[in-house]
Amino acid sequence: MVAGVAGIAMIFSCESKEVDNAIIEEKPVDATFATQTDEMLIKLDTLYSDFESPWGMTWLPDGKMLITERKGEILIFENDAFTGQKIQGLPEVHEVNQAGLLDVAVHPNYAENGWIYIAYAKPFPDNKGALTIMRFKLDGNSAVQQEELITAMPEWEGGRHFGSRIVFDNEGYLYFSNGDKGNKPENAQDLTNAHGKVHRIHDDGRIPSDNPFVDQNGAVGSIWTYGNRNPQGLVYDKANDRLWEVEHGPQGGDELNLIEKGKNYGWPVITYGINYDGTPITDITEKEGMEQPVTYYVPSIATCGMTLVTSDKYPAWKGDILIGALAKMHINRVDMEGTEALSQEVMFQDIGRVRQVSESPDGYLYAITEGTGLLVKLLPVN
Ligand SMILES: [Ca+2]
Repeated sequence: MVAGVAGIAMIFSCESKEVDNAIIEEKPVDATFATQTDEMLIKLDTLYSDFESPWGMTWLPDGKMLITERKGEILIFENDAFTGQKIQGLPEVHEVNQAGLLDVAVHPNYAENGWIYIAYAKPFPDNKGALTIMRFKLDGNSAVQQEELITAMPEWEGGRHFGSRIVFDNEGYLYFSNGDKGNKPENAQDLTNAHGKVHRIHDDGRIPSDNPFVDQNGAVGSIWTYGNRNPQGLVYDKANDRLWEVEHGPQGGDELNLIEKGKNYGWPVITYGINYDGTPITDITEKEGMEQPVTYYVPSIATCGMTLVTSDKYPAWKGDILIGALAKMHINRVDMEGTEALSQEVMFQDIGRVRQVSESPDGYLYAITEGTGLLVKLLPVN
């Protein structure tokens, strides 16, 4: 259930820190940052500082950590340190603007099958690219048995609004997000293309027979939801079987959405944002048959990646959603009560353009940033 009216009433001002659990102190500590909330003191441990455009991160069962660089590399970390090793033999990527090598994820049964998944912009002629989901296995550090599972068509010129994140649910379905491609927002309302959508496939790329539009003439069968502008964040809540998404809005109107089968999230028919030149995109913010965001940001913080805090290591944050802010350069904590967003907190201001926040299998939170090029670990001090 989407928290409709309650969500609408909450226009978060990202300028304000006057929210509950307010930050009491926020200052650099030993060239890093710390945040003090009512209940917790968190110190940022900088593990690496030489990234250009990191995008996604995940962990293997042996404790190794993989982090993507948008230019087409995956760096291998172990024991919170860069090993100096990168995965070899990855596909060529269409690296333009926001496109390139994006997310990385491991199969829920990785220990048995060894599949690693990536989302990347596959090059096409004439400076075009198309978001593609590939899986491969590791032989040493080499990516072998590469299988292209699905390509989000049609291919598109340039590199705007490619999403993308990959998550798996409890039943092993793979969801991935794809943006509207920027210069044609109407894509998001058109079920005959793959853009401006969240998609659902089997782990081997097949289209599930119970997807919402498989029987609709001309519709792309992998579509799970539509009307999504540029979803750069997805996270799956295993305990409650919920899929959450954040999408980067225009000027104002970044959204946190609860993603449910077959629903229309409204872009570009309804939005709380305006065009970057100040002109209105649409007169309406709501419409019958279109979902309201659980919350939204005016002005935009430029939402990117996200995670859900399930770990006991951060008791004050358990159940909350953390969102990386690019333009506003912080980690945004949304205090959640079930599916309702109660408030937000700006944390680690000026840490950099935060591309992704993730929770490791052993329950620690990590973030990667652009500009400052960091990998940081959030360490509870007490
Ligand atoms: Ca929307």
